[in-house]
Amino acid sequence: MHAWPASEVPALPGSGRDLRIHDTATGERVTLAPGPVARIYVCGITPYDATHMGHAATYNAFDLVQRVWLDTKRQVHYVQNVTDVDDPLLERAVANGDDWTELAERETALFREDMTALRLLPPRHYIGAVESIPKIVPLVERLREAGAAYELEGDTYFSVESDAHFGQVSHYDAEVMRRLSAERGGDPERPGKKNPLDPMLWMAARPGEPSWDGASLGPGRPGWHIECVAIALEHLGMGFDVQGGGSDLIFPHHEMGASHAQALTGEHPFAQAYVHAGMVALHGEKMSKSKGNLVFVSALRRDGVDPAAIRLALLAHHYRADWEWTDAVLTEAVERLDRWRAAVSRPDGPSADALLAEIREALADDLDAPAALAAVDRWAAAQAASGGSDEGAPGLVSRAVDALLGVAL
Ligand code: 5CA
Ligand code: ZN
Repeated sequence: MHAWPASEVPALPGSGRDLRIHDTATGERVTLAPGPVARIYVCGITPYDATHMGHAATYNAFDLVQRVWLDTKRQVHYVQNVTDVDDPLLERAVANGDDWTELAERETALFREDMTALRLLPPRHYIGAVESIPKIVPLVERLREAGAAYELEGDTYFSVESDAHFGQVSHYDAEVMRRLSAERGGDPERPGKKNPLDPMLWMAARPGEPSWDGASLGPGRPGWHIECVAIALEHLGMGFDVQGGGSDLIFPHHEMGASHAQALTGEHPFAQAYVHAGMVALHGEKMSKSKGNLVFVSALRRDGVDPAAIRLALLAHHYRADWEWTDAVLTEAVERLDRWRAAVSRPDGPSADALLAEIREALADDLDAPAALAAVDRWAAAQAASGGSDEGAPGLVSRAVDALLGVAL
């Protein structure tokens, strides 16, 4: 499917630093060493209740990864999926008396609009689960041939024991894995499975639900994890640089995805680093579709909130932190945007060379956007207090804030 238009990334003098980022699998901050083409896969939305502030915060984090890489003069191959068929989407469509394909198309269109407004760079490949089915089926067949998958009453399951590295993304213990599996789309209680954690690769057709030709697997639809694996392997290949998503994807989604890919290829790792954003809450609880405690990007835009202010509100929080959306968060961002815009509207100002270096260093240091904002705040305060005679400075600040933070002043 098509993605959304890219906002321009202004050129900056010099070059940025290599990204050091927290990797969930090693539990350490690693220095990424992509080649001239950096490869990133970020899990996309399941298209209903899009785009809430939690989604926006997570995609903002991975937009920063790309901006740091672009600033090191690398190209970026960015792939994102759309889970346009899955249990929760079908359940929502039934609950609303909606056609599931129309619900998915409508919400994906809204997501594209929100991403464009927020100046989040588009993926090079934006791929739906449904259009990936012809790629998924042969992978599941291969897993079966390799003894890494088995049939249970017509459904096909992945055997977690087939991957020697299973568990090395999340490092969660068996009890936590079992609980999270039950909460997040798995079926650990189903009798007959080899291991309660085994996830479904291919679900045999159910009455009243959509299904597709699964060749030797029979008619059905794909499991969730194999969807992202098929798309990532097709467009990025094994060993790509970053697998990204919110921290609620650590287990089972990214753990299972890594195991599927490792069992398929015999290679390790699936991704060089597994990077996870914290959860955004509202009224003390994680913003989630199931609880319905959501603040939508599109609703704020309709209320006349500048998307640049929404973006600044996201950037004011470290991507790994869990944080709470409040009116005060937005008010502060609106005020900051006003201060910054006033500061760059003058023809000259204090030199911005040190500021550019500070923003670069902050972002290269595990995407420390709050530190980058603080540096711009200091420059804007100096501009307001005493100004300066550097004629290029306001323009350089505007370009740096746009190129590195995605905020148009
Ligand atoms: N389609 C799958 C991924 S393949 C999925 O998880 N879709 S989603 O619509 O539920 O979430 C999309 C992304 O937003 C995921 O990376 C998820 O971790 C992230 N996300 C969801 N809720 C929040 C939240 N409250 N705070 C931060 N990120 C969130
Ligand atoms: Zn995914």
